[in-house]
Amino acid sequence: MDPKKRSSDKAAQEMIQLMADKGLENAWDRLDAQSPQCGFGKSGICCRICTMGPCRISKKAPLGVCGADADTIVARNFLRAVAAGTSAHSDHGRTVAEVFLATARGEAKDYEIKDIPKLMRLAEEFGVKTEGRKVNEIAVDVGIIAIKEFGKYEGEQLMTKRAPAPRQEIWKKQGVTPRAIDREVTESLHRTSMGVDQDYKNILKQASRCALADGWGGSLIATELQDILFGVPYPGKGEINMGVLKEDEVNIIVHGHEPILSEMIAAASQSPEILEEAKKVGAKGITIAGTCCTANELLMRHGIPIAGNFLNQELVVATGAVELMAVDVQCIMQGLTSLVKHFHTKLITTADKARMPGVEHVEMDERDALETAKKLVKTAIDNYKNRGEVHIPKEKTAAVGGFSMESIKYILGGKFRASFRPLNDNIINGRIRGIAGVVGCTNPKVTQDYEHTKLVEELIKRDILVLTTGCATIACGKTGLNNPKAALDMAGPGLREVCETVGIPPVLACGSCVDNSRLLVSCCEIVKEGGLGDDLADLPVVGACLSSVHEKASAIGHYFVASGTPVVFGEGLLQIDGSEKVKKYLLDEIENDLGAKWMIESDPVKAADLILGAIEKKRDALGINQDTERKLFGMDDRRELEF
Ligand code: NFS
Ligand code: SF4
Repeated sequence: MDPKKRSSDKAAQEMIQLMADKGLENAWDRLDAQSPQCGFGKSGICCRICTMGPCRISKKAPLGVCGADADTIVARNFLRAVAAGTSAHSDHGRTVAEVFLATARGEAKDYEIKDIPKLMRLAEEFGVKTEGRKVNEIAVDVGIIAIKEFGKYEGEQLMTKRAPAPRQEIWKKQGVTPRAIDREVTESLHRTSMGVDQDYKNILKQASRCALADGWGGSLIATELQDILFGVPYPGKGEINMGVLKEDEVNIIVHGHEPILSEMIAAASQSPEILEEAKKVGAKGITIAGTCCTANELLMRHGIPIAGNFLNQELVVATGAVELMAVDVQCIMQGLTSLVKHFHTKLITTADKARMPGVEHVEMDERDALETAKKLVKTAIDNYKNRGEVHIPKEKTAAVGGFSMESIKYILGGKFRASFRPLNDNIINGRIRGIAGVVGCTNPKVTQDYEHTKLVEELIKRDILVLTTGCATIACGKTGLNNPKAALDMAGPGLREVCETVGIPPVLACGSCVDNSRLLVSCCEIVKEGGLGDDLADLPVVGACLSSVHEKASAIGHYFVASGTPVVFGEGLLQIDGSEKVKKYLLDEIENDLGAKWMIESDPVKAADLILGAIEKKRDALGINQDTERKLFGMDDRRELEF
């Protein structure tokens, strides 16, 4: 066991060693116990969809009992992953929409409609009348339309209309414009059940439609309505890593995804009566820190510190300094249930969708949210006295978060002329070569954080502006990449000049995984601004995810590809190696249909070169790579023209 191989984060290394010394188990140990992992599963050629199976494809047995071949099985597994990822983001979006509607109706008294200008923009987009109407009336209509997007019986996803017209045309021609979100997920499950869709290309086409229902539907609804409820994020400072926990304060970790819970816990912890109670038990105050995407949501809007990403969730508990870990949904390791038994940490589930055996459950009810949150915080305070030995690593790094499409536009253009123009201009003049969206999780199979941070360093060195989300954001934050001062020294000269002029870091923290939708809408704005083509596929923009764990990553990657943005993933993450045909389609032929394709590369330096190559190809096609030196238009030139 070498902690340095497990993580590149010093705080994590320290805790990994400490856990090993104490004989405590974490995800890395369980991965060791699981190794070697099944080769059939890894390459996507095992099927247990029906009870004639399970079937595994090999030379000796090239067909499942039903006759399904490797292509069908690999494609089905891929579609199932995309559908599961879509369902996760979208169900999150639905919860937000329900709380939004309850708020508008006055049934969720602790929440409020915070961002009225954004509400008005969305109302207009949804065709809701705004003139002479009360904010809440408008919000009710918007909320109902948003909820209908999940299950409407006819029509297509409304926000696909945000995409440039040529993109919408491509979707229409390919038959992949997404309908109701639930319908795409349901149909994906139906098609992949035994004996239904057996044409791998047709299955992959449904993967595109389903993924688009995520990016332009479920995820985008989550982001838009969260912004209206909790405020559009604007840049602010925060701190990242386990050093944000405090020895003399009550520490609460909020873990999971939906800000519905964490926003209230943050609010509750600031109430004077609660702080008073904390003082009574001898604590100096209350520290709230996030892990995983909830952490991103809180950093984006409030500058609340982040204790770490996915692989940090067990390590923070091992500090012995966490009084309460409140979890909602997604990316919550079941390993926590046994780990907390060694500490005083109280683990509490808050969403009925995500219960854990033997773990206390406090249902988060939007009608009484602040009270529920206060109850949770009080539980933490009461638990402070039970603390045993505490070991908090010192590491924490200053980071700037809060880059939404709106805030980027504002920073670039100013309050009165918020605009992407300066960005487009600097891409056209070549100071910035292009943009990369770096996303994804931390997987114990590779050194924690290393892939993400190394890739990002290599990209900014190559004058590529980087936008990050999810656990990749947290990885970058830990190493100072979101810190304007530290990161600018690593950036190439062109990118550095632009960032210094505008006053942004070369790596922009854009939020959680559902906030990848922010990258889609930012790309739409860039196209609209002009000079960089007519379609998303024309833009010198690439997505990258060298390390992922969740099915959500497959959905995200595929909605980028289906939206015209090429995407690089690390090896083995898609689990498609078992079918040459599926590989050929996703890594090549899909470009003919949708204007972008998947690429596979695990090495961060090579991936950076691959991304730069793809960006330069787009630049060439746009004609912005020619020598743009200005010269006077002389008589000779004119003659040449006439000829
Ligand atoms: Ni994204 Fe967030 Fe992290 Fe991966 Fe999980 S927290 S939604 S899935 S592990 S980035
Ligand atoms: Fe086997 Fe076909 Fe059933 Fe899959 S669907 S388990 S390949 S028989």
